[in-house]
Amino acid sequence: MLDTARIRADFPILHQVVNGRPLVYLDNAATSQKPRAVIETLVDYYSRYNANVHRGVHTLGDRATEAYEGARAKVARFINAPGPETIIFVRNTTEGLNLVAYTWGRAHLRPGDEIVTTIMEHHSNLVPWQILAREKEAVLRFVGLTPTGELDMEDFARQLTPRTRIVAVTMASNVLGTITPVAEIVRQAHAVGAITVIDAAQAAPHLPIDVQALDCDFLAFSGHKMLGPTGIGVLYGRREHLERMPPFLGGGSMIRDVQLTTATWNDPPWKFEAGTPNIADAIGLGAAVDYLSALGMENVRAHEVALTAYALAALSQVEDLVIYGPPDPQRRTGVISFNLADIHAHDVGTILDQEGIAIRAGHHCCKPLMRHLGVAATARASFYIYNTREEVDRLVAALIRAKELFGSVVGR
Ligand code: C6P
Repeated sequence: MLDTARIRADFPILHQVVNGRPLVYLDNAATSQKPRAVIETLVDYYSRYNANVHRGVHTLGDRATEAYEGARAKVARFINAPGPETIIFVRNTTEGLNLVAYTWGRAHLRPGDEIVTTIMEHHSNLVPWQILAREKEAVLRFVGLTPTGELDMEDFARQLTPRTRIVAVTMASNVLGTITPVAEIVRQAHAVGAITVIDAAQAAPHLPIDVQALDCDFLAFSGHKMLGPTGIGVLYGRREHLERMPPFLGGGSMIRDVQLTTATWNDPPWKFEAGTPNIADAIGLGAAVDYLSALGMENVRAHEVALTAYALAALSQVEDLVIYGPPDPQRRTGVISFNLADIHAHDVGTILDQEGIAIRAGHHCCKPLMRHLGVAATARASFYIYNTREEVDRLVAALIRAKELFGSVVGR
């Protein structure tokens, strides 16, 4: 298990008073806070060896290149990728998923081909496929959910056909916390000849990931949700796809040779990293991966399961609180969406903020899922390695007060 007191000491931002109360940061699914080790890595890069990479005739350039490529190797080990060449640095999950749609998708899809996804996807794992389907006259098919908010695997089997070319699924929902059975999804997708694209934005920060065991074709995640800086993300791709796929953006670094009217491509991963990359933040992500690896992802997961179990039990004591997603903490991440009586989720968020508690409220970029749940918005508390039971208690107490406050306003 994690030593939260020691971990909290590494996060300068957590030690502050917001609106007169000690900050309780429960908006980790939106973005996590950053440990001193990551912040100092960025300062160190800019203070000691800021230089462009892969251009190398000087010492600073060599140091920057070594650190940038070193970060790639760390990320590869973190998800047990077969090698660093399968790790493409992108801006975020959104860019990683779009990269697959614009390259593999455009090169392979034919009219009438099918893309299978689910009704709980973040817009990042939905809109790129909508754009691709429109362009290629492909068909989108959607897997539904069980009553407890898990992926309906019987429906999944029904949606797969010999025309399925792409299966694009989240590994963990940012609204329901649902963890999907990715290895089984991949197995069934491959059996019909489809490739698999896994949105791991809410999984990579919280669960151990082994892309070779999952056997997925592509997997994307964002650095900023896993202690790293904003502006850096990762797309893992199976080597044979990366070798055959056309490039995404054209420009410097991604070429082998250029003539006036033609060009040939660099090897993966650089083929997909046109222009000066986000050097500092990639190195910062490397530091974040070091931090998480030192904690151990099994321990990160165990902490979150325990805290989520505690929170689900405590929240169930709040009258008129509706909680969405699987009730079993083993089958979900530490993302808890809820609505309190008929109080708008934004009002809940504002009241909690007045007590120094940061949560998120809204549609969470999952409008189709909101429609499925029959709500316009939810409030959402999401945990990470530094959150404690005391913070959950503060959340619960603040929700009870919010209910009383609104009850008395409505009653007046
Ligand atoms: N979800 C949330 O508060 P980016 O913005 O590219 O780093 O990540 C996009 C994304 C993709 N998939 C899932 C499952 C996600 O949760 C997110 C980001 C944030 O829920 C911001 S909307």
